[in-house]
Amino acid sequence: GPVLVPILGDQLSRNLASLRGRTKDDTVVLMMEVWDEATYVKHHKQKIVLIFSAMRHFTAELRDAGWTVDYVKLDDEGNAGSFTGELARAIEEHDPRLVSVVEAGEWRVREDMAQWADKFACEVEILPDDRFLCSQAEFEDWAKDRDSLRMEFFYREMRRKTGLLMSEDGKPEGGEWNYDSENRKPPKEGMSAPERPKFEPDDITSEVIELVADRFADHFGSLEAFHWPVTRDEAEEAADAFFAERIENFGPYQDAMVHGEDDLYHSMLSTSINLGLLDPMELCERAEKSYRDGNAPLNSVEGFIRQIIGWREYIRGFYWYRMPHLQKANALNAQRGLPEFYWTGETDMACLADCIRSTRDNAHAHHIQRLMVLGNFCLLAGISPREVQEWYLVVYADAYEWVELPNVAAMILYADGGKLASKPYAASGNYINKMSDYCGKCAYSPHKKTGNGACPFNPLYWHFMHRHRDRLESNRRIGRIYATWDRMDDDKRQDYLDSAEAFLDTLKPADSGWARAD
Ligand code: FAD
Ligand code: DLZ
Ligand code: SF4
Repeated sequence: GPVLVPILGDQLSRNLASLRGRTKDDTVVLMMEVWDEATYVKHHKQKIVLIFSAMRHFTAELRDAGWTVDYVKLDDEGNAGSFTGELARAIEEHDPRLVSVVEAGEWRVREDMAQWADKFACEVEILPDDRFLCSQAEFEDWAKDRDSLRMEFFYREMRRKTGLLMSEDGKPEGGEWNYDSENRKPPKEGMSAPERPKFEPDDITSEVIELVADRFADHFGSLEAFHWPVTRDEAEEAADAFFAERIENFGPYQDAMVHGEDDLYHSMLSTSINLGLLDPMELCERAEKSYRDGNAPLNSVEGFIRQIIGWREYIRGFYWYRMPHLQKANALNAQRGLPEFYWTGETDMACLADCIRSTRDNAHAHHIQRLMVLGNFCLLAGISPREVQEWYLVVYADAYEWVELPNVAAMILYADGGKLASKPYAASGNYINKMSDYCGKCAYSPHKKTGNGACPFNPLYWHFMHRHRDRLESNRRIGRIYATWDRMDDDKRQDYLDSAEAFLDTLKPADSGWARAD
């Protein structure tokens, strides 16, 4: 029989390890839309459309290029509903001599894959996913003798390894590894970025939109404005526009937030990178070229490259290094249910309302919105990691557990106890006020500290610091804040704690049916 090559929904790369070196007349590619994957959490409708449409387009491309593809649609008769069930059917049908597959991005699926060799009477090879720069073994080597892991040091290794932005003598371009001091600018009044290309649904996408509207009607999210790139060509066009129009301001305004501005100067490329439509190294090389050609400043280009060969690789390495424990980590013992407004958007806190609106409309929010608004709130309010994890996995079109979980558990919730981040990213309303125009549109005031009309982030901040004093006081990076707390008079401190308690009492927990079927 032939070689059977299953390709998962986030493996849509033409140079995938399992396709490389194969001959077309001796290979059957298998792609499967399966109920299990679409519902292990109740993904945002746009996320399912994106993945199914991209899978169908990828199949069309492969077939055009002469490959044989066995494509199973969600509604096809006999669809077994799971990867393992569909693989069994395909093995029955094609009688392959070998199943060759690239390892799954998620623990859950990799566990299933590990059973395949025993389950099926045919040889199964599981290949490393070499679309990542840093292998699991390499990350482990780097991490194993360190108490705490810091992205910055990992990143420097990746710079040396790739040679990106390095000068001849092995020094970082411009003399510094990191130019964030030139970034982190608050938004300018009325700031608005050039509009990114929007891709209107073609026939394939329209058909999938109908399917999803029909079969996943009770999933979170709007389908009205589906504009994600679903092919490599579209993704390239999106990248072209970023390098032509937005990278220049990417660095300075990376942390800026403007009400109703859902793209700003961000690349908006994470969905395409994670699906495999764009190669992360190629993007970094293009970024470097735009600096070398004088089209973009070093602080923007270095920032972009750091997000990809630094953060993205580090997060993925960390995931495999800490799984499966990371899923259950809850160092701060946070137990509160996720507030219902994370799903409905109904809150009078203007910052949260805008971030949730963008999340619902676009299946996207900027990094800083995910971190310092949505994430910061969950941290301060003590929301249970499991519920926060599920929410992030559901709502973002770029969300797969390998990237979502470390960002949520370790980066925003400090649930790993500080292995990944050197301190909790806790902030009061002051930070959001500085970096956005949200507060001017809000029912609350960031300048009011306690009581009626005070920004809830203010008392929540002190409530958080107070309740975790034992753990945080000795932290070099935030321990000093307790001197401020101790200098306040008793009444003031009590006001903070009472205001926070009163606010927390108003939170209505969400129904679990939003995240998963009962
Ligand atoms: P840009 O701002 O243009 O950044 C460029 C690229 O850098 C991104 O496309 C992405 O590939 C990479 N990148 C930047 N930051 C990170 C990071 N922290 N981790 C991994 N890659 C990064 N990103 C996901 O792809 N999937 C997720 O499920 C996801 N969940 C997140 C959850 C939380 C709580 C936080 C704080 C961040 C999360 N991120 C996630 C990272 C980041 O928010 C998104 O990658 C980014 O917003 C995507 O938009 P963009 O392509 O315009 O990014
Ligand atoms: C996220 C997702 C969804 C919603 N549906 C499918 C699907 O039907 N078929 C498929 O191959 N992949 C899907 N995916 C992406 C997978 O969940 C992803 O490839 C694995 O989780 C990675 O381990
Ligand atoms: Fe958000 Fe507070 Fe500003 Fe309102 S006042 S937008 S709740 S930070």
